[in-house]
Amino acid sequence: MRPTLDGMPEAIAEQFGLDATSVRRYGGGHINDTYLVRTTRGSGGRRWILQRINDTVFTRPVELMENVARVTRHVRGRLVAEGVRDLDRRVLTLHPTVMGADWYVDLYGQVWRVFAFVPRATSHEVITDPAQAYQAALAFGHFQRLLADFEGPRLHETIPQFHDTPKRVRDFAAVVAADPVGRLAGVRREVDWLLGQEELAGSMMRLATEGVLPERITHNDTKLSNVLLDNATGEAICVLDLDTVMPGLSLYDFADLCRSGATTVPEDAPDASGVDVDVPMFEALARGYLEGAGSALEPAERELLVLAGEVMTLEQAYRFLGDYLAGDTYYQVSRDGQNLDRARTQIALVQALQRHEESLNLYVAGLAN
Ligand code: ADP
Ligand code: GN1
Ligand code: MG
Repeated sequence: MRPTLDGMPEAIAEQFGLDATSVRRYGGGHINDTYLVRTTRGSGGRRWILQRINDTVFTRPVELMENVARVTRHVRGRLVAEGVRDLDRRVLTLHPTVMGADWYVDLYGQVWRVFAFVPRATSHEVITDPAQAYQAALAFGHFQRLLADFEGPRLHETIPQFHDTPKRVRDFAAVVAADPVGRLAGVRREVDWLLGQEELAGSMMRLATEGVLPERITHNDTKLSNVLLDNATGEAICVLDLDTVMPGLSLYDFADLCRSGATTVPEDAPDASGVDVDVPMFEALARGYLEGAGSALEPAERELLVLAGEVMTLEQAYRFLGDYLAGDTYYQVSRDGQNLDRARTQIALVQALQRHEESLNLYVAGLAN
């Protein structure tokens, strides 16, 4: 990513017709540069989310924006049909540039966009209350249902093979072999364990190839912080971070909820020894997701939640440890060793999910029928 020049976000805000009174960094996302823009329009002032798309991660940001524009319009249309009120808080709304475009390309070729800020709601980095987890999962399940009748040309793959876990294993093996910044010696144990998980890593893709799991339009980044919960009611009102909405497997959307929510410690906890499955959280997530998706899913997609959770968590471990070995080039880090800590919690969570597998599967079977 290119560095942000002083005053640049302010200048870009003007391209969207925003006369900013303040612009500051915002949110805890790992990928894009996100700013909160305040303007004086209206008596109480207004807020906007300005984002620069990370073009190292998303190499075709214009295609990404084409997807986001189509998806937000489709979801809005479906919500109108369902008679949902309060539309501007229920779906992300792109705010156009002064030229009437959905995004702005700056002199460096970087792509920027503005969403209306969704007020009176919060995205939580950590959720420990099963009632909130249920709400978040309900929203992502509902999102899946709203996209079930998405028509027109296939969406662009904004990151090709994003959840192709065997490819993640190959990429991981390559960075292990290269050891570009000399960090391998310190993580041999984790690397050896991960390289021994190829069978599990390939299981979901195998089911997709065999036709057991259908291709759908999925969110693909359903971690709990990518949904806004209403501050007053706790209800999940708006799904965020639509950059990876593209063809995928519905199970992965449940799986990333499980990975990010059904755990007893934060993703980057420095001590992975406390990691376990938070069973009430898992149950709330499974209930919420299946209820939200309703009839949009086939039996296999409702039954394999636990396996999917294991595979997604494993995939994330390859990705985090791979990025640690690469020298922290993908995920934003705020301290040394953060990607390694993230990888260790994921490894511990895969192992914990495996320990709890039987009872979690029983719970899911009870829901699926
Ligand atoms: P990243 O891809 O870097 O994770 P996100 O699109 O998830 O970026 O945005 C980062 C954070 O900004 C979110 O977790 C949320 O807190 C906040 N955010 C994003 N869009 C909005 C919005 N329209 N209204 C309010 N907050 C938002
Ligand atoms: C990234 O964008 P954000 O922070 O919501 C990543 C996800 C990972 C997640 C791990 C485009 O999500 O795939 O699961 O970090 N997004 C992308 O926290 O790579
Ligand atoms: Mg995010």
